Amino acid sequence: MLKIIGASCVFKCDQDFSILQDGGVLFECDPHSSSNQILKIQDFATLTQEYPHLQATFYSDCVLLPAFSNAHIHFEFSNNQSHLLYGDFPTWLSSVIAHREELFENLTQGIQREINLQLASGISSVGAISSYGYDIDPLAQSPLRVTLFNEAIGSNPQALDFLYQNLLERFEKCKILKNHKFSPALAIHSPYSTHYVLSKKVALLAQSESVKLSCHFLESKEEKQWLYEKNGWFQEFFSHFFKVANAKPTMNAHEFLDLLSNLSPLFVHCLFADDAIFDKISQINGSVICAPRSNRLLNGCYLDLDRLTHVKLAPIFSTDGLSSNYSLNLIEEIRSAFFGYAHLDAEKLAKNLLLGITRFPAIALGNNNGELKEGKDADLAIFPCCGIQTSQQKPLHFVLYAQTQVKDLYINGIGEYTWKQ
Ligand code: MCF
Ligand code: FE
Repeated sequence: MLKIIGASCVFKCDQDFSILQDGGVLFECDPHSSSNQILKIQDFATLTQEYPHLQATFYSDCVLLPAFSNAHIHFEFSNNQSHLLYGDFPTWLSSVIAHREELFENLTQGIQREINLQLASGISSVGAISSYGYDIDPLAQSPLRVTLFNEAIGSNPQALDFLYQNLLERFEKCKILKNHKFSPALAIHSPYSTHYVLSKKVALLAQSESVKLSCHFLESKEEKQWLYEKNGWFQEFFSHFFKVANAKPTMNAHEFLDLLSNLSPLFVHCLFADDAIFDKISQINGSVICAPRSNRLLNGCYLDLDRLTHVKLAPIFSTDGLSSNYSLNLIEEIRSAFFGYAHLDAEKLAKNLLLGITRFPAIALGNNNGELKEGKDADLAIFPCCGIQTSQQKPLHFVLYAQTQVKDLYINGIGEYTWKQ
């Protein structure tokens, strides 16, 4: 079963950001196939002439591009609206500890609402950090392509066996649910919160099971001080909340990277990473994920993207969770980022923001999507964008004017969301 769709403007999201005017995509759409792929990308008129018997839809005043990937999101924090406090990292983390019970009451509705919002925002793929496992079933049952990062966290030496067993249980559950759209994976929360021994076990597990690994890394200046100078706010944090007198970190930043060196890991935030750290991340084939609005709310700054470019790391943009954002819509996220990075060249930035939610996260998550190319999975999104035909700066105008709700979304060649007026 084959289908053709076309639009006034097609963003292939290849390395050179090629754009086709009045382009079309021929793709497989067999409802029983686990791998419906893109077969051809061409001028829409030529494609429909070549395959006159096929169903073909053309979207005028619209952009057709690869469906988006939100590589870092916490569905389990979907109930947060005003529980958590923003402004600086210590204030936020203390508020998480204070409100953790209430945040997870009656969670099902909130998780479902945010799954629907991902689809409505043109997102086909998510990298979901699962702290407790509450999101496993709803995500496995959803149409989304999911990388489910089961998170390990905890630094109390007495609790490590229990914490690892609990992680294994969640991971085993995910392995049973594994299919072409649901990939079990692992997360180490961060080097300040996860004991070296536990982190090492998780890294070994990720290697032996050949799964992806994600972690929060060097997000705050307090974390940097803790990992490099072994003192500061985190010392008080462990003494106040966990009654550990004179606590010390169980590893430094480089020891943490050494643990992960053969896993091509995903590092989230890295706001306080220095050039030596970025160099090492690049050397171990890691990727860096930014969450600009989360960074603004929790740490009052944005990652300097030029520092990534210097070590040939491609920036990836994600929303993080409602724990540190007011909306999990990715177009809104990159629109905010566009205005945050006021010093960068506008047209180049717009292209990078779009590649940062398509091509680059697909590579980091190990998915076969994120680019319109023969042989890629047919994960496609169509967004209304008035005036795009005549625009001389199409990527920039898309970032500014695209509707934030998708018109149609295809995941694995199947229509999963249609915007009804
Ligand atoms: O990315 C943001 C900020 N940085 C760290 N962690 C989280 C974020 N949003 C949710 N979290 C989760 C994290 O996965 O909150 C807990 C962990 O389970 C924080 S540590 C008490
Ligand atoms: Fe996060």
